[in-house]
Amino acid sequence: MKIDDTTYSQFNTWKEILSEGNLWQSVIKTLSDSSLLETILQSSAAKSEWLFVGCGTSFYLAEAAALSWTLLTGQRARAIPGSELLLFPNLFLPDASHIQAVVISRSGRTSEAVRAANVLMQNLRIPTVGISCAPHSELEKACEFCIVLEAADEKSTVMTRSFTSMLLALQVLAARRANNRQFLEALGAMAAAFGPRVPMLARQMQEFVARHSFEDYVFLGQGPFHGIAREAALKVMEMSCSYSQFFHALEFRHGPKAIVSSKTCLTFFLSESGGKAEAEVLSEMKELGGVIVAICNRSNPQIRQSADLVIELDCNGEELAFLAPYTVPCQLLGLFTGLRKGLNPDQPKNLTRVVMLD
Ligand code: F1P
Repeated sequence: MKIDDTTYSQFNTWKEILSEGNLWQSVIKTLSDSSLLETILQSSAAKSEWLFVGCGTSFYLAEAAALSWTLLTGQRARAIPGSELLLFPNLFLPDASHIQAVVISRSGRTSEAVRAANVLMQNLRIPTVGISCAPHSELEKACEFCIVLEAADEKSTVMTRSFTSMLLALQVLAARRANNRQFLEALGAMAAAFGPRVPMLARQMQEFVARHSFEDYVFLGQGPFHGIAREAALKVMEMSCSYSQFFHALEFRHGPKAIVSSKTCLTFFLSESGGKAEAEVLSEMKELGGVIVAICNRSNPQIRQSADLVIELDCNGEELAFLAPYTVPCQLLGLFTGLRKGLNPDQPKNLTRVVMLD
């Protein structure tokens, strides 16, 4: 079936995924010169370590943002789920004076995220910046500053453009901290090139899903791509109620590969730093009988020979600029797999849009 923007227009999730490339251009342009980001950078200038906090998709966003932060600024950064801070605050007590925190929450209402922001600000005295897609939220009230990307919010339960847009916003913040204008330009060029390609990407993924029936899904990524692998697994779980796992690509050899069969879909998020080693694992899993999706910037004969589906970004610039676009094929994988199973991606089973605790 020919796919165009209207094919699945009854689903908010489809429209939200389709809007990502153009939305990214606006986010990157607006924040590259934002005075709020300048204020945040000035207020955090003396901080030498950054702590990114989130829940669910926003925790995996925190992971990708933390590794982006270190690779762009050279500063230490780590990511934790909001619940860790609430249940094990002593992990963060020793000398917190050098730490700057960022709490990520699309809704700005998730209880664990808002409570974590209050613990950071009130108990641990760690200055905390919020990033959300909802204005005037509880998170905004709890934080010193809050970056709000209203246009990136979704009607859907499942996070798609909010994930990629908030990740790009935090990459812009990191690039500005590092005075790396070249990376900012690479992000802008990526967004401009990627937007028009989403319908073709959707066609590729829909045809792939129509050709296969899988029992389980594995997502494999190293370095900053590991957070993307975790988010991809969650997308497929949420939208299609399928069993999904994630690993560092080379870790998959150390036992988990026991599950590989012709009913296993293995998606590799191929980095440029570790691409050679990662592609070796890809070829080995093909030999074990798995069905392989290779998401890469530029493929090579080894990848094309082993992969059942190759998705090439063909972008210039640093590989950190690939994190957001690498996410979109798996948002589409989850959408089309769910549709194929007769599910409604706008109403994912068992899920609520926000997890509120008593
Ligand atoms: C976080 C979250 C989502 C999940 C579902 C419930 O929301 O856990 O990751 O997909 O929507 O909420 P938020 O804190 O980013 O609003």
